[in-house]
Amino acid sequence: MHPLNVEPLGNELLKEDRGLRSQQLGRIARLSDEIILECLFSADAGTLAAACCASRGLRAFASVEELWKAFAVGRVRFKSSWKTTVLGREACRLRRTCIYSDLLYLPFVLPEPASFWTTESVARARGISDREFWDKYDEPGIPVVLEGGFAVDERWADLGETKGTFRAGAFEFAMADYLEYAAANADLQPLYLFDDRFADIAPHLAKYEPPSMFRDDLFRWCEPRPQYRWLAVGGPRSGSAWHVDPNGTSAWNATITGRKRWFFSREPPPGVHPSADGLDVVAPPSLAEWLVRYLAHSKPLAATTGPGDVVFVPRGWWHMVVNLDPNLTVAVTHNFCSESGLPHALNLLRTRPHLASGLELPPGADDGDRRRRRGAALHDQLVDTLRRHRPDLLESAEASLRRPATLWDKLLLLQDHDDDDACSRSKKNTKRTKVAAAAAAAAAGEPFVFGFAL
Ligand SMILES: O=C(O)CCC(=O)C(=O)O
Repeated sequence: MHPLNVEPLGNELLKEDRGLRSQQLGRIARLSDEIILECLFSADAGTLAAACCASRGLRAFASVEELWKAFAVGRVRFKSSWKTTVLGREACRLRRTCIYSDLLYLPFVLPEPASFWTTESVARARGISDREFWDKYDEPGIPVVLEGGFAVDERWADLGETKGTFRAGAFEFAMADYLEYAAANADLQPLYLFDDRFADIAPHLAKYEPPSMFRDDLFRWCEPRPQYRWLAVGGPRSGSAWHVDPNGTSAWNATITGRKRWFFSREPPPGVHPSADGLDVVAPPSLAEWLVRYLAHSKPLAATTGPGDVVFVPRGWWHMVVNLDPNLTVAVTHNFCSESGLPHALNLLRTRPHLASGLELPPGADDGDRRRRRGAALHDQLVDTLRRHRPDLLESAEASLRRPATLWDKLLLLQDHDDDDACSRSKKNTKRTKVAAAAAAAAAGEPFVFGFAL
């Protein structure tokens, strides 16, 4: 049962009393649920608290957790809900009544992501040599789960005792407070503790050896080096929305405790719309909503990982990750540029420098210009440092960027997803357009980079 006794709109048809909505909401009953909620998003906390006490109907709207979360931004100690965190107590006590609203009810009934699609379609490998990994997965850019690839030791069992504060969205949490929040919240999209500063805050957590096949990061000589490692701690339903990793890098991600559900796609999946400049992505506001609405219309590769498993996320692949464990999922992840990934990273920084990230922006008034200068500076640093440390790799990456497209590259683009719906037809058309562009580029002797969204 919904905590505020909200029921789906259709249930109202079964009731005798059809005047309930105007009894509960008075004159605003004629506004749509969306408009009422939108208006409440511009209210301050005092007005919201008053709205909670104005009527039983309005209380259901004014209690939406997202409204209150916005007032708690900063350093917090979460108390059972965002509303009580902000107010410190219940706004007031009103008798419970039934209210009919799909808008308020839907988030409550979204299934747990764990119930989605148990297919395992990502390759898995155990105990493979570094050479085999590079040849089979890194070089062609194919995702893989390396089972037992990360040594998990006892230090992770005492995570709650870790000192210092960590970033989760727009919030700073003490680790113990975050763990309390992760276990107690009812957020549709829970905050995810995802912090690149963890090695400074809690150096003992950074005392691990990256799996040997990932030790070569060609960005490591850059000064400053772009952000490259993160601690990821999340309760159920938290996770990472669809994205492509920054600066043309690949990533490895080790699950330490709990379980993660991974989805991979070469193209932006349905329901995920990157802007033309690649800086923004429009997508459903929660991972659960994407799963409910779009999973059935797409065929991402998928995998579930548990303690000790390491996922390889190849450069350019879209991916989304949902933490499944009912208690807590903990992971560390590093982004890196390997020898095979170097042409991709160089090409991205040359052709779309505004997409570079993980470094402070240089000063200036025009944000677009600041982003471009940051990308160009990172590109120049990468080239300079490679010239000094690995001129051989720089030369072969440049040669590969000069080579025209091969027939194999074109065939990869035409790879049929064996799907007949309109969405996939339009994808095939996009692919055909790309192939035509590739053919034209090859004929003109120009380089053309294939298959990657960014
Ligand atoms: O562990 C996760 O949530 C995935 C992180 C991720 O996809 C990334 O860092 O790019």
